[in-house]
Parts: sequence; C-alpha cells; structure tokens
Amino acid sequence: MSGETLSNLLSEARRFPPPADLAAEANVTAAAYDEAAADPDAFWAAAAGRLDWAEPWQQIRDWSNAPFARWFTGGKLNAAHNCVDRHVEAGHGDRVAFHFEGEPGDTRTLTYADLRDEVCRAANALLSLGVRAGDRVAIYMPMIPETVVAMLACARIGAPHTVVFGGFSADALRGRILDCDAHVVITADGGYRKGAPSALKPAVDEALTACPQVRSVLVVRRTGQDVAWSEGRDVWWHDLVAAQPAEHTAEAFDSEHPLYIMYTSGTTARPKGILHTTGGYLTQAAWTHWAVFDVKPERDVYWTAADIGWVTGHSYIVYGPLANGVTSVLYEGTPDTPHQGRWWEIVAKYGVTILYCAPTAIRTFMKWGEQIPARFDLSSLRLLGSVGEPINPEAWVWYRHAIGGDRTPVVDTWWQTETGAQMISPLPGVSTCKPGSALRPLPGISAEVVDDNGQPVPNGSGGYLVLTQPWPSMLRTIWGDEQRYIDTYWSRFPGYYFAGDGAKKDEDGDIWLLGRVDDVMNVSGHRISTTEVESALVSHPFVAEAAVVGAADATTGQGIVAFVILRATAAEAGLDGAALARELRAHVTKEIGPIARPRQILAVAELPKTRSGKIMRRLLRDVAENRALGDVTTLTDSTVMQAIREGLPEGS
Ligand code: 6R9
Repeated sequence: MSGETLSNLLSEARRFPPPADLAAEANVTAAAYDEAAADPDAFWAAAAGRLDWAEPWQQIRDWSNAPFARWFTGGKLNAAHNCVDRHVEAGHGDRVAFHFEGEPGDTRTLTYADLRDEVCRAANALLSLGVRAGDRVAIYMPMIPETVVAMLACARIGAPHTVVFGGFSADALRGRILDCDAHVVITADGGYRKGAPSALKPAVDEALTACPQVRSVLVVRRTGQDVAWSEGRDVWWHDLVAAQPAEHTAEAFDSEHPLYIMYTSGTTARPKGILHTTGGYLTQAAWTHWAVFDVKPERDVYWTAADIGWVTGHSYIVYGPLANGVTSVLYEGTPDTPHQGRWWEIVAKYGVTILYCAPTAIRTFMKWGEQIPARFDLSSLRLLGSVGEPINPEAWVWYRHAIGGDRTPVVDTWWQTETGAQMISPLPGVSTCKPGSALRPLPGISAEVVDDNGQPVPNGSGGYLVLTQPWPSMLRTIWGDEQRYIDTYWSRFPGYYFAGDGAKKDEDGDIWLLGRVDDVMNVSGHRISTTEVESALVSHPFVAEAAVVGAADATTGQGIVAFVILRATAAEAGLDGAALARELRAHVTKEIGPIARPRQILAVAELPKTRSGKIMRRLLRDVAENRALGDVTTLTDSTVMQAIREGLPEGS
C-alpha cells in the first residue's frame, strides 16, 4: 500500500461503539463468538436450522477429502422453497419481497406471494424447454425482477445457473456458456442504463454463433427495442412463462447439489467457474445477512446497491435477503440518472433502513459533494455496509457522516466470490468499529494473517490473509478443473485457503485488508485479471506485447494502465497516439467489456522483465503511479525502466 494510505490509517483514530438501541435489540450478541469458538460445528448446525430441510443431515461437515468440503451431508432442501414458499406458508405472502425501481422511473412491487407464483411459472417454463436437474442455464440480464425469478426458477428445478454480468461482451458471455456447457440462455431485449435503453440480445446472438449446443433462448421484453429473432430457438418470456400454471412442487435436492457457477477473474486469462452448492451456501448467506445487517424482516427495507451479475448480488440481493424473508429494493440503473441524488431519492421514497454498497460508489458520492444527499430525508437509515474493496478511512467516515447522519454503524465486510458469503466483518450490535478495518472473522470463521512461511504474524505486522478452517459457503471446486482449484487456493500455504489478499493485524489483532497480492486488479469493486486484459490487447493486430497494471485511483480504487509494444502494422495504419489508444480501448471493450477498458494506454519500446522472463508489474505500477523506482536488480536490462519513464507523456 502506498505511504499516503498508511498515514491516513494512522491519522484516523476515532472509534465507533454500537448505538445502544441497536445493541439492545441486536439479532446477534457477543456470546456468538464464544459459542462458535467452543463448537463451530454446533454453531453452523444451529445456523442451518434457520432453514427448512426436507430431510435432516447426517454429518455437519465432512472434510475427510480436503480440500473438497461437504456440508450437511445427507440433508435435503430446496433453495427456492426456502427463499419464497416457506414465507408464504408462514403467512407472510403479502409482505413485499422487492420494491423494483426501473431507471426510467417505472416501478413494480412484488410480494412474496407474487414471487412464488412467478418462480413457479418460470420453473414450469424451463421444464417445458427440457431443462432438468443438473443442467446449466446461463442468465444475461439487466437488473429487473425477472432476473431474480429466473435464478430461483433454476434453483427450484435443480438447474445450476450461471449469471453473466450484463456489462460483459459477447465474447466473454460465449466463453462462460461454453465452459459450463449451458444449453439454455435467459436474457432480455435490453435494460436501461444512463438514461437510454442498452441492448443485450444482440450480444447473446453474437455469442451463440459459436455455441451450437444452445437450443433455447428465453427473452424478457424490457425496453421494447427491436431484436433479431431466431425461429425455433428464441422464445418470449411473456409468451412462455405467462402461460404456465403458478403451481409447481419443489423437489428437495441434496445439500451438495450445485446451486450456481459464478465466473471470476483469476491470475490467468481464463476466468474460473466458482461452484457453489446448496445447503452450506444458503446457510451462511442467510446467517450472515441476518447477523451482519441485523435484519428485522417485519420492518426493515434492505438495499444492496450492486448488480446481480456479481456474487454480492447473488448472496445479498437474492439468496440471503429472501431466505430471511426481508423486503428489499431492486434498482435497475446508474446512480446519476437522471440526477446525482437518485440513490438518496430511492432511500427516502422506500424508507430504506439498511444500505450495502461498494467504496467506489461512496468515493464518487464524496466527489459529487455532501450537499446532494443532504437534500433528501435519509433518517430511515440505521445501518450501512461496504464491500468489494478496501474502504479508506476518509470514505468510511464520510459515509457514516453524510449518509448515516453520524448515527449508523458502518460494517466493512470482507469476502469473495469464492467464500460465497461474508467472512470478516464487524457485528453492528457488538463491535466497536474502526474506520477502514473489517475487524475480525465472523463467528464460526477462522482466518489468520501469515508470513511467507505460513506462520501467523504478530500484531502490528502484515502478511497474507488465509482461512484456516472450511466454512459452509466455501466454493466446492472450479467447474471442470479440480487441479486448478487445488493449485489456486490450497497450494501456497498447505492446509490453508489462500485468499490472494494482503492484510495487516493491528495492535489489537484487528484485521485491515490491504488489497490483492496477485495479478488481479480491483476496479470499482470488480475483479479483473491483468493477464485477461493483456491477452485481449495482444489479440489486436497492432499489439506485439502488453503489460497491464492496476494503478491507484482516487475514485475507482484502481485504474487499468496498459503498457504496449506496438507492431509495425500500427505505424503503417498511420493513426496518431490518441486514435491508437481509442482503437485499443475499444478492442478491450469488445473482448471483455467496458469494465476492463484501460484508463491509459502507453506505447513503449520494451517491457521490464525478470531473468526468468516474468513481466515486472510492480515496477510498471510504480511508473503508472509516478513513484520512485523500486529495486531493479533482477531486471534483464535495467535501462528499460528509465526509457519507459522518459517516454511517458507529461503528468501521466
Ligand atoms: C464480495 C466481492 C473479492 C476481492 C477480495 C478483496 C476485495 C472484497 C473487501 C475487499 C477489502 C473489503 N474485497 N471486500 N477488500 N475490504 N471489505 O467483492 O467478491 O468480486 O470476488 O472480490 O475483493 O481483494 O479478494 P469478489
């Protein structure tokens, strides 16, 4: 981490104990830590007991085939039943499940009873398309209620879904469809973003030109945009789903039945299909949502302002809140459409009590100014959460002050696609919060910060974050690649799960997350692999070689900076520097998606490499962040860096 960030951490010494009224009524008290430490299995069994099981489990955790875990073995349950039907059966059918707010201002209210009917219809529709338990279904959708319905319909019939973020390109979508061998895709004509319809169906059509196994595409009409139609393959949601009966008996599946695959960037160009299964995942998603957000289903209005296409949306828009029978807000669009107060208008309109979002959003709001949220009545808020990247103390304090009215706790929650649910976080009724620290592992979770040799570091020191015991919602494997699962997560420190994050233990033993220690960037809370962007760049005819780094960015956490060595074809094309950068940025957008578009592209004659030929990204990051050069003794040619520096345009 940079010296600047460190000094910020040191200068913010304020501590925020839990508000007395919240603590007095909190779902979870300090006793949970002791209970879980004394008997973690019993603790998780009690958490699993918050769900409906059709058949009881025989064993709580089976770690006999480590690192392949099984939880609640022998138990059977249905995730959709747990998220929907059981609340209706308990008499809460009239409770609102989602207040949907479309970007153009259209709204829909779905009660739990409405959701149950829709999920049953969609489940029947998928069955009519030949989808059976175990078949994978790809979902490529905007943020609309049908996305939730589609996921739950899949879960209901035991068909693992793979939701692909709507901002990903046709190529990225195709790669994921092929990797998990999905035969059915659910999509929409488009969604609304930044004040205009943004098409999705054309990307599906393009992706499917090379996916012959896909036989059906179910299309929701959202924007009314014209769409190309493939007769026999494409079906309108409103034709097929609406015609189905609203009755469907949910079958109970094994606790270890696959629930979903979520692709995430790793250190290689090929995204990893993270596999989550049913019982353990739902147990921890539901328990953490209940404990960390202290939700009271009868009165809270909960809002995760993230996209369902990321794990945060899976666990804290869909599975956690619905398993707890909570009322949520679902917002389709961007924070500044039609004005920069849109989020706060939504908070005031629905009386949102709990808000969960990423530091990048908070820093953007800081930039826009405190006067914008100040125009809205935010007094309903009682708890704020942060996720996705380290939150700097200034942003933490601003969030609590400008949004939380100096009243609300802010829970900084560390977790990953792989962990499935929150792992390190304050408990709002128990913990005294420190701006910038996620504090300590949640009850039932064992984490440690270790040195290069896997030894725990003393308080006051930094190292690598590891998880030392299996947990219910842990990934079970990488889809189709068990060896990669072992190599990526379980080989760096034998016996421990290696998270890929650096962390520090302060003098109290509390944990501060310091960002990735591998070649994964974190841009606006999105994980993007440096190698993925590099391979997109070198797939362009102008580029011979590319090195990509994440450089510190005041708003997005990191920004993507690409160093490229050009081929002769680039000069022959006669483009100037700006046109060339535009061309390459557009190419990366096409290959991966707009989130991977480099902030800067710098043409260089050579790249710094170690003697073994590895690109020294650390040095490039120093250049990109304009810091003094680090150690260059392992460089094959240490003059390269000087040349790169001198070739940099002024002020970059
Ligand atoms: C949930 C999610 C995971 C990576 C993770 C870490 C970073 C997430 C964080 C955090 C510091 C937090 N991260 N939460 N860093 N403090 N509270 O974001 O999943 O997209 O898989 O990203 O995000 O680097 O390793 P995912």
